[in-house]
Amino acid sequence: MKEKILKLLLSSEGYLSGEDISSALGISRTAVWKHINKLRGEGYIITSSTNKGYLIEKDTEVYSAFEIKRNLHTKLIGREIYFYDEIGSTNAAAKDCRDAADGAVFVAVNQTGGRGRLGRNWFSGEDGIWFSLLLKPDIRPSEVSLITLVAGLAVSAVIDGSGIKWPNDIILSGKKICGILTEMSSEITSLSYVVCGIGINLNIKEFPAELKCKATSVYIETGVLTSKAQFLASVLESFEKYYLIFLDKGFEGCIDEYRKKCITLGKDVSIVRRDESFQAKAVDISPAGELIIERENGVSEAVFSGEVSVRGLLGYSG
Ligand code: BT5
Repeated sequence: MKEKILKLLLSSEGYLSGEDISSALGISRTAVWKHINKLRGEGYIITSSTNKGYLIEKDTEVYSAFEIKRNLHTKLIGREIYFYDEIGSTNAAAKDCRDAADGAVFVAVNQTGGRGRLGRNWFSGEDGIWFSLLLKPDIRPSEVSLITLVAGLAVSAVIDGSGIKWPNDIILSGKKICGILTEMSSEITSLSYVVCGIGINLNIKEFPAELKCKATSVYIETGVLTSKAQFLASVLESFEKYYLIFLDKGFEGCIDEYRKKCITLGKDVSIVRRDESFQAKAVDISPAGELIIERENGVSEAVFSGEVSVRGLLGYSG
């Protein structure tokens, strides 16, 4: 009901009377007034005038499922949006709701237990974009890691000047601005679902001391605060664009753009394995999403993400 009132207010050119709203929706004027107050509590600025009724300020910045949907033009991604003011981790929320629709999005204003890979912590205060996609693609479990690359490409496409540090970091000005954590549930050969969690440092003004040298945000780089709902909608649209190409043509459909965005290519990398460590040059990305490196003796091979650290290019290595 609250969203219906919001829609009416947003589509009205001028004031809308309480009476018009109550008769359009078949509720009492007191109920209208209660919902208006709830909307005010969410941050909408709604003026009321005894004779004329209610008038909403249309460009108020509110972060909610409704505002994300209002800005979203997708077919699959975001058909269902689950919005939390505070939650441990959106990846965990998506796994708990694995029966939700393919393409469902789980968004949190604040994560109290945001996670990176290998159980690392992910700093997720109020001013970032923290969300997870629940995906049910008809692909093999071995292809799931490609979704991380597709997501990286999609995010990088909406952050001007950013590049992808293979496989899952988006880098701006030598610092990490976004991280991606993809998890799945599968049998040996069949996949039941994928959760692709994406954290983007959008309006963060300051990082904790231990992250200052390696993390940045859109706000820190540009001095501009961005609407979270509009930004997330554009990330979801970008994700859908590349994801549909991936489902249709495989990663090969995205690989040229990925190569262009990948700042790891052409750089010296350190490979650290249990039995050896050596320097090599990152020369390509394979259609299977692997990083291809070339050793000093000219021999090339594919490496796994955990083995590689990029030196020189970034303000930090890792
Ligand atoms: C990642 O892990 O980069 C994956 C991060 C995924 C976060 C999203 S938010 C929505 C969803 N819900 C979750 O709980 N997670 C996902 P990794 O490559 O392991 O990088 C983690 C490392 O990045 C940490 O050890 C820190 O050094 C650094 N780090 C932590 N928070 C950061 C931040 N906000 N920005 C940049 N770097 C950060």
